[in-house]
Amino acid sequence: MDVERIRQDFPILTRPFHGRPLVYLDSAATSQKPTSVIETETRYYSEENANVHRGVYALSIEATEAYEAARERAARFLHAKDAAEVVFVRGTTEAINLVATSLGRGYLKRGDRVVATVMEHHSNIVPWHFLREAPGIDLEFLDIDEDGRLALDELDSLLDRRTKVVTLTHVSNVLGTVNPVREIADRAHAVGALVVVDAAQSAPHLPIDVGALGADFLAFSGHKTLGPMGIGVLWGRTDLLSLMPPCMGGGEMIKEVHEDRVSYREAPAKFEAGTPNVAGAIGLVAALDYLTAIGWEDLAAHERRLQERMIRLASDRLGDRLRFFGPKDPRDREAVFSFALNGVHPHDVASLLDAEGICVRAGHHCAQPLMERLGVPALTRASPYLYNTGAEIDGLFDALEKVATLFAAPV
Ligand code: 7TS
Repeated sequence: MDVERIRQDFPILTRPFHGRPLVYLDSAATSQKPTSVIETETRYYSEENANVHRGVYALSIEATEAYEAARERAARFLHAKDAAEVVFVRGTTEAINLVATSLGRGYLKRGDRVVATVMEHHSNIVPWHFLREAPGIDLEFLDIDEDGRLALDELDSLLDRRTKVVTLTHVSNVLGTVNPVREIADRAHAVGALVVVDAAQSAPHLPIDVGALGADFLAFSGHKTLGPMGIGVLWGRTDLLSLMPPCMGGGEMIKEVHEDRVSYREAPAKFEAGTPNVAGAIGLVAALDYLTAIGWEDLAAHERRLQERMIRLASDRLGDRLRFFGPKDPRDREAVFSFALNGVHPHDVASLLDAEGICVRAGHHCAQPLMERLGVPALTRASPYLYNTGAEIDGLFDALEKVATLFAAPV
């Protein structure tokens, strides 16, 4: 993998910040976009823009065909059997809200159990909290061990006939842990529970095969996988999608509307009310093409080198002044490096790094239950991706050493 050549595809990386080249280490929040994605969206608006599924004129038919081709591309990316299993949404948040809301309209009843994990992003917690409030499901959480892995030995105590849904992230946005989705899915299915997989942090880094994972639903966001903002995918099993009621009503999703009754189209149309993000879907195709052309193995090898460098430099340069969270073995994690620097608030770390042109994120990372479990108010997180270099990681640790020294100085 030629990182210098890849960097040339990302125009934002040439923009200086505070007089230095941008060092972007916040790809878990959103990835940067290659020129092909930017140009695809621009070309759509300059040459192909029309509303879909409505017009009989050539331009609208072209836009509709491109939108439906994007659905097929997304299905192929997920190794799904059928494009009809792909619902376009704004992102992972909307996808999980759609599943929870729809299951909450009849399928899930008071006293049913939904099991999440303590490492979930809020977007895979809050929609289930809504169902805890009404109709009154029990929301329970699988714990983690001291290494930031799911406590699988505690799973059985949460699985019985009452358990209707097990929902979990494939990769943690804080710990980087890669969860054994297949094993958990098999155990959940054995008690008849549905399995929802949040692939927001795995789709950018790992090949996804919904069948092999044993998922019943899976969600990811385009903007973290080199694509545009405002487009994402909910994949669902056809038999489930066809039984589930829609959550949003409007144009495009109906078969017939009368004053006294309404009927809906088949999935995925019934879940896509209103004008969809056609440009986003087409931009997503360019992103998935770019990402898969890199090659998953080369990408993984590159990211592993960056991770090993972070882990080694953390220990060599900062020793016990820095504590990082999640599995210590880089083979068990993705390139998400969350840490605490002794005596320095994560927001101060991020601000001081910003002054050096380095973008990292500080805060609770939309994972407050996890922060509580780890006993920290917040963490700083560096999340590199395909366009980051070893030299940038060195620069990060030069800057972190400066920050640590600055705060250690007597006042
Ligand atoms: N699930 C996980 C695991 C995530 O990391 C995120 C976003 C989401 C869901 C929500 O995705 P969205 O595209 O719908 O917003 N994670 C982060 C993050 O870690 N920092 O900023 C956003």
